[in-house]
Amino acid sequence: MNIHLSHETIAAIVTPLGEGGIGKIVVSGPKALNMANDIFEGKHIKDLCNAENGKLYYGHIVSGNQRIDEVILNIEKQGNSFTGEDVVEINCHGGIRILMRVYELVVSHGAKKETWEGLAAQALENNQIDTIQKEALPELVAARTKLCAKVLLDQYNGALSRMLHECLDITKQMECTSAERPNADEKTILFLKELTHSIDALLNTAPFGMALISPQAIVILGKPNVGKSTLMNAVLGEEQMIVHHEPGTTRDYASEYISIEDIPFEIVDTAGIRKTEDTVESMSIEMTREQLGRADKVLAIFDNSKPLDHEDREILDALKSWKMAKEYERQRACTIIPLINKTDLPAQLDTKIIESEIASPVYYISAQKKEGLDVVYKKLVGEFNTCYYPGTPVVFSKRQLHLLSGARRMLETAAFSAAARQELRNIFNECLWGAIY
Ligand SMILES: Nc1nc2c(ncn2[C@@H]2O[C@H](COP(=O)(O)OP(=O)(O)OP(=O)(O)O)[C@@H](O)[C@H]2O)c(=O)[nH]1
Ligand SMILES: [Mg+2]
Repeated sequence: MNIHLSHETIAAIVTPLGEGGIGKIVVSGPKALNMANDIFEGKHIKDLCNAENGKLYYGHIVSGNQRIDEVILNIEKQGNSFTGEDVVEINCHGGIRILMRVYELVVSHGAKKETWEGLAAQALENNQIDTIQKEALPELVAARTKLCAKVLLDQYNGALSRMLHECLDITKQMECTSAERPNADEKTILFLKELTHSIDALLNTAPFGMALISPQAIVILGKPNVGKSTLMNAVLGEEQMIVHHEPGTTRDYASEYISIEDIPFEIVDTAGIRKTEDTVESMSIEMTREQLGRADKVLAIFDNSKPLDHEDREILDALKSWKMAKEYERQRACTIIPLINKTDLPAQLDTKIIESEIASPVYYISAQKKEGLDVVYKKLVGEFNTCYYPGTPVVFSKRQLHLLSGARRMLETAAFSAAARQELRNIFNECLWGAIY
């Protein structure tokens, strides 16, 4: 790619707006140093164009004769900075009024207002980072667990990008060996194998990467009174949901974010499904069906202390339809985990029917006594390899997944002509640099 520096100077507040020790504004662009010169009175420096990279400069932000704040500036000149432009970081006192006053002053001197993501866009434009790194940055900031942060920091530091550069290198080497021959020779076959292996390895990481970014929804489903809310409370470790011996207690649904083995999930407690004349309960059941529609995993609960009845059968029917609809969508793996609750009470339930209807072994729990839950947690994270090695490339966006799936399909079908190799290179480049290729 050609380097083309933006001609705009932008300013972004990069710390949250609120009370704090420090509030930071970043000014980035060709006029950053001159703009800062106009509003900064340094104790030991007159002209910031003479500033040294990475050195801190103490002074005041001024508007005419008025001091606005006492600040410390950090200067990073073009080439050395995150954005690839001249950058002035203004470290003000934290606090909405002060920070906004300094920010408005910078803007009144000609800087364009931007968000912190705008700085990343400038860095991308100047080839300081690639599209994958730009995608990783906001996700790193929003990371819900330590593992998310670890994986995304690795991708921001280039783990996935390096792998794609290796794939690009392989296609270039294929160019040298296969030239224009329609029949691939032995070396080309080896390269193709290597490429297929690398892309398969990347695609296998996608469910894990995507689940870190957009947590899977676990919906707790069952007829009234089977212990859904009791299970929700046991998982959350607090008495958040009302639990009662009367069926039909939960009317609204409730959802919370949880972490199991450092994988984030959204867990949803729902109103029990049954036939009812009650209008409000009918509305609640409609909501339960909506939640089921967006579920990635379902914890289907049955009551150990009662024989299977027509209401349980309705649940089994709803699960069958859900599974069929999900298989049709084929977006993510969908799992039903049948739970037999209240195992502290004498068994009345024939679990064989449930096992054969859901085609899965059942799990025995007592939500009230918090027993049997560990096995359920293991099952929930079972599809992910939570044993993460530092620096592993991980696919974490739909865009990356879509492009790499396309590359994989090409490897299956294409006779390795020059055009096919070029098409593959385009896909890897697009993955790295966005749609401009
Ligand atoms: N013995 C025993 N009782 C349980 C267990 N889990 C739940 N219960 C009891 O079952 C009753 C219903 O529990 P809830 O958690 O409110 O059931 P629910 O499925 O949320 O019910 P709805 O909101 O009405 O659909 C309560 O009296 C709970 O104390 C369990 O593991 N063992
Ligand atoms: Mg409930």
